Amino acid sequence: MSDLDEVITALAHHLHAAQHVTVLTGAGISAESGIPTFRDAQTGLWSQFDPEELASPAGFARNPGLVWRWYAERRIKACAAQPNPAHYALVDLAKMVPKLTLITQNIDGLHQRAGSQDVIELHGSLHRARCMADGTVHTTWDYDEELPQCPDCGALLRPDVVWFGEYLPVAALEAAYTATLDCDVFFSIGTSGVVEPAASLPRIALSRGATVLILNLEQTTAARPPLFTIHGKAGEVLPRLVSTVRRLRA
Ligand code: BV8
Repeated sequence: MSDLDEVITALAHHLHAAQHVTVLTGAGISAESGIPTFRDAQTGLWSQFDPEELASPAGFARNPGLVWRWYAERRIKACAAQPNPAHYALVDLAKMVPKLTLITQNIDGLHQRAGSQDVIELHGSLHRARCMADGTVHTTWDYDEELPQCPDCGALLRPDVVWFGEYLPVAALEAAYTATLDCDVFFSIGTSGVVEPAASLPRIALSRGATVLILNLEQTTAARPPLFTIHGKAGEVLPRLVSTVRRLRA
């Protein structure tokens, strides 16, 4: 049995016994849907910009048209993308355990399109815009407008995402902490673990005695329970894990 088989089997038993599974995802879970990860080298026009510069209040204040063009392109790419087997594996897993809480750093909406419910969006969504004057949130706006305006008051709209240096939505962050503190299994999938406060969630889960899986392209396969790491593609590993849990339940 390979290391990976052993880790998957061990994890499947933990999932089979789990009362509450909490999952944190990052850009890596959408990579196999063709959406570049947040730190993939920016391509084309965007290769000359630092994403952390564009995704900031200062960047938007400096050049709102440029930032809106970046988000418009990412929104179009997200709409054209399809959820991949990793997104669907989490939908299946949610049906196999008493409770699953899904927390995402992603703004592409692919978890919801795959069928996941009650997704906690820590960093907002490409599919919403917010009025700069009164904070009202809109799910449609004039997509052809370089500087979209609020349909209610005409003020400038901004993407309804959390930029660097901005506070996360309080309700979302509180729900994420509650689910992290309560769970007995915590998955961190496809995130470089760089951006705070999301990056602290796996450590908090581990400190509370949860079994933790870090699934990423950059880690190596190792099992030092209760921390498991798998080096692999989410779209390949998660479906294998879920089918192993399904066999245990049969
Ligand atoms: C805040 C929306 C309070 C916009 C994003 C300590 C405490 C608190 C704050 C800080 C702190 N230290 C520093 C800070 C400030 C900052 C921060 O964390 N900076 C970092 C860069 C050090 N944090 C903040 O500003 C946050 N606000 O804390 O408020 C505050 C306020 C003022 C002053 C101080 C504190 C707000 C952060 C939110 C920023 N917005 N997104 C947008 O998307 O345009 S974050 C952005 O990065 C994306 O959401 C992305 O999801 C997120 C994290 O990146 P990842 O998802 O991990 O993506 P990445 O590309 O990095 O990695 C992908 C991984 O997938 C890779 O490891 C790759 O190997 C792997 N992978 C690839 N393919 C696959 C795969 N894995 C599996 N399968 C595959 N097929």
